[in-house]
Amino acid sequence: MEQSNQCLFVGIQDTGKSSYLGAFWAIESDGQSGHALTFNGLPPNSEYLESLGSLWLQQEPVNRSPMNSHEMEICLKHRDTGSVINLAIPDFKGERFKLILQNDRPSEIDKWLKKSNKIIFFLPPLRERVFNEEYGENENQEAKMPDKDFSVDEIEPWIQIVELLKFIYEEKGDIKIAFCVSKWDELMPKGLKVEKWIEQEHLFFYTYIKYHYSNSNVKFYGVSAQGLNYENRGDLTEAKVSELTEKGKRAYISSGTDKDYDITKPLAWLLED
Ligand SMILES: Nc1nc2c(ncn2[C@@H]2O[C@H](COP(=O)(O)OP(=O)(O)O)[C@@H](O)[C@H]2O)c(=O)[nH]1
Ligand SMILES: [Mg+2]
Repeated sequence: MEQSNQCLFVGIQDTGKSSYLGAFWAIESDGQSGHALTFNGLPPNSEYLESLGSLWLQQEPVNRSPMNSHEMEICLKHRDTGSVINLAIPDFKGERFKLILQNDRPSEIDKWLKKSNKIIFFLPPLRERVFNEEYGENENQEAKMPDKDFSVDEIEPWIQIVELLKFIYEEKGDIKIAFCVSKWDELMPKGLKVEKWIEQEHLFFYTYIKYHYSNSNVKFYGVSAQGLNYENRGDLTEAKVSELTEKGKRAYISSGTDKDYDITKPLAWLLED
C-alpha cells in the first residue's frame, strides 16, 4: 500500500516557524492564491493560526506570548494533482524539540515521527559567532562544570540543529527533507545560493547531510515569511508593505537571489514522489 504523505514540522526556537505559519494562514486560508498547495479543509481549533495570521497582516512580530499552543495537524492538497499531505506541527514553541536534546523523548514527538515520511526543517540565518555574542561566550566567564541546571540554550544553535537532525536520521533514515533558512531577506544581498551559503557557513551540518542523505532527498530553500525585517525596514514603509501584501508579493521562497511568492513550494516539493 502506498504510504500517505505525512510531514513533520521541525525547528529549534527562533527559526521563523510561527512567522511562516502566520504568513501561510494569511495567504492560503481563503483558497484564492492559486499556489501549488491549498488547504484541504480548514483545521479545527485554528484560533492560534488565525492570531498568527493577523499579526502578519498587521506587520507585527510574533511575540512569545504565553497563549496556549497545542499540537495540530493541517491537511494540504495539491491544486493540480489532488494529492494530499498532512503537516503535523507538534507545538509552536519548539519546546518539544528542546526536550529531545536533553535526552527526553516526548511521547508526541515519537508519535509524530513514527507516522512521518517527510520533514520540513527550519534553520536560522545567523552565524555561530552572532549567537556567541548573544550568549556572552566571550565574557569573562569561569570554566564551569556541567551542573544539574544545565540548559540546552547554552549549546550552540547549530550544534543543537545537528543533534536534532541526528535524532531524526536515527529514527527515520534517508527520508525527504526540505531545509528552510528563515529571514532570507537578510541574506539575499550576499548573492549566494541557499545551499552554497549552508556549505560555506555551516560545513559540519552540510557534511552531515551530504554523508547521510541522498541528493534527491534534500532541498534547500530561503524563506522570507515577513518579507522584511520590521526593525530595519529600509524603503519598505508600512504602506508599501501593505501594498505588497495585497498584491501577494510580500512573503517569498528563494533559491538564492530569486523570489517565488508561492510559499507552499517547499511542501509541494515534499509532496512530489
Ligand atoms: N527579517 C525577517 N525576520 C523574520 C522573518 N520571519 C521571522 N522573523 C523574525 O525572527 C524572529 C523569530 O521568529 P518566530 O517566527 O517567532 O520563530 P519561531 O521561534 O521558530 O517560531 C522574530 O523576531 C521574527 O520577527 C522574516 O521573514 N524576515
Ligand atoms: Mg514560534
